[in-house]
Amino acid sequence: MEKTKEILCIRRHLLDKKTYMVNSLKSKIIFMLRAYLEGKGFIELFPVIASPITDPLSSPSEAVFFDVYGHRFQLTKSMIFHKQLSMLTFEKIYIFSPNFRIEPSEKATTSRHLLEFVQLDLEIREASREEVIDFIEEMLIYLFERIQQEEEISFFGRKLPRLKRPFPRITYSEAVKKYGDDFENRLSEKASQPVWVIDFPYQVREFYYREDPQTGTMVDFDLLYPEGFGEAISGGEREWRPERLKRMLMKKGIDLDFYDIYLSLIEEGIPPSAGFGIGIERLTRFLSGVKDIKFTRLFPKLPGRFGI
Ligand code: ASN
Repeated sequence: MEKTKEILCIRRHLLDKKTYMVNSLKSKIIFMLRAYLEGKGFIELFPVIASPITDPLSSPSEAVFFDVYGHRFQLTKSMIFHKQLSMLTFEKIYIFSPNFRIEPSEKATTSRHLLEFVQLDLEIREASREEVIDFIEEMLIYLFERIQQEEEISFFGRKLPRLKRPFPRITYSEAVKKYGDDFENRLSEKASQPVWVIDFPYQVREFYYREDPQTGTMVDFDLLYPEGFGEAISGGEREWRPERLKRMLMKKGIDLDFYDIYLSLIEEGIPPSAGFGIGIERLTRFLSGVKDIKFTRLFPKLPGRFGI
C-alpha cells in the first residue's frame, strides 16, 4: 500500500511541469558553465564515484564504506583530494562531480539538502584565495546575465538580482558576533547580493585548507546566496605541505592512519592550489526561485526519505 503511494509520487513528479522547467533550466546552466570554463582554458575531468579517500566534511555525514578486491572504498563525498592530486597533471581543472552524503534525516525539510547531488568542482594550481574569489564573481556575473534571457526564468516569474562586484564580505568571527552561530540563514535572508564569509577557524572546517599563521584562521571562504537561499559555494587555498597537514590533523584529533594513502601521495610532493565547489542543484534552485530542491532532479533523494 505504502509502496504504491511512493510509486505514484515518483510518477507525478516526473510528469510535473515544474520538474520539466527546472531541469531544462539546469541543463542550460550546465551548458553555459561548461562553455565559460572551456573558454578560460580549463580541462574537464570525469568524476570519481568511489575511492579509498574522500572528503571527511565538517558537518555530520555518515560515510558509505564497502570492500572491493580486499580494499576499502567509500562513495565520494567530495573530490577534494583528487582535485589536489590532479594539479600534478593539469593547471586548471573542473568536474561535474556526483557527491553522496548521508545527512541527518531532519534535513529532509530544509528544502536544500539531497542525499545525492552534483557539484561543479574547480581547482587552479598556484592560485590564491583572492584570485579564486575574483574568478567566481566573474563567472557568476557571466552566468546570471545570460540565464536571465531564458524562457524558464520568465516562466517562474523570477527577478534575478543584478550582481555587482566585489560582493560584500564578512569574516566568520564577525558573522557569529552579529548573527550568532546560525549566521548562515540570517545573513542570507538580509542580503540582496551574494555574500562571502571568510576566515573560518579550523575547529569548524575540514583539515585540508591552508591555515594563515598570522591570524590562525583558514584561508578559505563560503559564498551565501541572497534572499535566504543559503550556502552556494565553499572553497579556499589548500595546504600542500605534508608536515603542516599532519599537524592540522593532529590538532583536530584525527588519526593520521585514516589518511595514510593521501599523506603518502602528498609526501612525494604536490603543487599548492586553490579551488571550490558549487552545488548545481542549489544554483538551479536559486536561479529558478523554486525553493523545494526536489524539483532540481528527476529522481530526488531527500535525507531519510525513499527515492529511486
Ligand atoms: N568542494 C569543496 C572545496 O573544493 C569541498 C567540499 O565540498 N566539502 O573546497
